[in-house]
Amino acid sequence: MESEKIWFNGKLVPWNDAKIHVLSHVVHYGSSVFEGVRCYNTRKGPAVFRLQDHINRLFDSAKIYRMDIPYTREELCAASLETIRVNKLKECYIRPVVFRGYGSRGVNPLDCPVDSVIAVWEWGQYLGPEALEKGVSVCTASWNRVAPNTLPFLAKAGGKYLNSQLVKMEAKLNGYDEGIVLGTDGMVSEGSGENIFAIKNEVIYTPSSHFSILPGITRHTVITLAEELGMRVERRAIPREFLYIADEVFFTGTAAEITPVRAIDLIPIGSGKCGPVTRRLQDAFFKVVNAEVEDRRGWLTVV
Ligand code: PPE
Repeated sequence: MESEKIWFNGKLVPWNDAKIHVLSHVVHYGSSVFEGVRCYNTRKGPAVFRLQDHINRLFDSAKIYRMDIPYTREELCAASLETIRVNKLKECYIRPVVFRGYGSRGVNPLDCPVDSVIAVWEWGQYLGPEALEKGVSVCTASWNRVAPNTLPFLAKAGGKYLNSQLVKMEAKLNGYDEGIVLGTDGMVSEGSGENIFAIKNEVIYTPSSHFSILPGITRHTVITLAEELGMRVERRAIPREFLYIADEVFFTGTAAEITPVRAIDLIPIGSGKCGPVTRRLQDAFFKVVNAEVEDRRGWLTVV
């Protein structure tokens, strides 16, 4: 999982030398914003999926936290590609992270430098080796997502993942692969690191963007592909029990891709296997990311 070099403030440094001071602001206060992007070994060579969209979201996250990234979007896109190239990777996960570094002490971040890093590594199936094929068993977390106007949910920020960590630990320690989080209103929000979809009577449902979700780029991709296949997609409030009686449920995310959910709180979903609509969407998704169909939307950047 380690690669050779990490891009650190404009320089490529050996993996083990990409270090920061223990009194960096981010260590104490979670002040980072980050992205997760995937590069696929396509028929046209290694290509990054929706790189510009991810870098745009990184800048949005930084803006919310008043962080000035000292690079342009184009520079960070180019740096991502360069980091893949120097590490000679064909298929990998890309992790750009921007954080408040070593400067002053105390909560006030404004006097700390803003550091930028891009790391890449090979990363297989996020929720286990057979997750995409067989699906995962998940629980509803006892923790809720953060309430509106507490921690911004539109920012993909490090500190927000303390909430995700509570959800993930609870799930894993109880023998589940992942946890589903409800918002403080009791409605379904998302997984600890994935968006969620449910299918009932051929209609696809997903929580709309005001249910404390990160508006995922994979979520957007899946909605686009589903509509293109003539399926109806509804973004709305989803009560927890709707998932139990759905025909199919799946997660989406850069890391998780399209992962079927086979059981929730030990209740089998549909047939308890990957359902036909999920399989169809997986097929459409992997054709797009692997450049097996024409890239009409310019979603792939060849490395
Ligand atoms: N919700 C959350 C909370 C989330 O972390 C992710 C991505 C998504 C939704 C889906 O977003 P998108 O990747 O744009 O489709 N989670 C990233 C981090 C995973 C990790 O363990 O770190 C990811 O999938 O890269």
